[in-house]
Amino acid sequence: MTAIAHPPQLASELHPLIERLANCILTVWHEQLDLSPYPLPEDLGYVEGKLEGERLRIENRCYQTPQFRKLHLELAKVGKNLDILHCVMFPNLDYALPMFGCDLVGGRGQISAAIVDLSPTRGDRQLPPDYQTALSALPAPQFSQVRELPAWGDIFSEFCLFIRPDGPEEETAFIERIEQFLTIHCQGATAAQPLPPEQIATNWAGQSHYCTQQRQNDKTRRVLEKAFGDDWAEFYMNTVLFDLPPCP
Ligand code: BLA
Repeated sequence: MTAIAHPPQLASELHPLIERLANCILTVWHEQLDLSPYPLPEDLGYVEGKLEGERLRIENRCYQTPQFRKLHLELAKVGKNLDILHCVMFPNLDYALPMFGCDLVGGRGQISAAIVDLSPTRGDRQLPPDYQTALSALPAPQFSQVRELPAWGDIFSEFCLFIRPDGPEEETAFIERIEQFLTIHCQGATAAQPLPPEQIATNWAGQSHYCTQQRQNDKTRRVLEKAFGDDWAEFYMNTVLFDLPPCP
């Protein structure tokens, strides 16, 4: 795997699996997509907050491509003990592509939550046929500690993987699976044709439902509220983590 020219600054201070995954995501993006810069609202590239005790530092990396409105990689460090990687690839509204999302949460040497999915946005809740074929052909995942999804997680596909990785082999297997998902997604996106205008509103509705469900993640919200306050947390979840332009 090639080295990233400008690795995120925070990466080296985070759990090694987060640093590895950040490099993996950026490498696949650089190798397989035609990236341009994506300006974040109010220059939120780096944010620091401290309300109740612990310092929260956030570093954002964003791009856009012909098929993706926003590729978002976020690294965060809360005090000494909580490290987070968050990544979402938002397709342009005129491409009926699924949502790639992943979240890695850990600290004190242990990742507690590792989740990755390619989530459908179609009305019938199905992934596009080429994605179904490619994902079904991957080796079946083998992880010892599979975690249960929260109620808002009904947006995720049958291929969603939500685990607590147990040991270095499972950590590596998780990264490999993400790399496979990303490769399938970049190939699917490159091959995709834009939607006819009359289907864009339905596609918007699918992405809107995804964002609405994700905004209900109280664990994410609480971390942001404690460092930045309720209003800022609401603003950040709606305009940076899970934003969506109005229906065209
Ligand atoms: C869980 N997310 C969590 C947890 C924390 C955060 C602290 C609990 C960890 C645990 O249960 O072990 C915090 N995640 C954050 C913060 C950010 C973040 C602060 O991304 C950003 C600043 N979350 C996502 C995406 C997915 C996702 C894209 O952002 C999936 C594609 C999933 N995170 C997700 C899920 C849980 C989680 C499903 C478990 C929630 C639960 O068990 O209730």
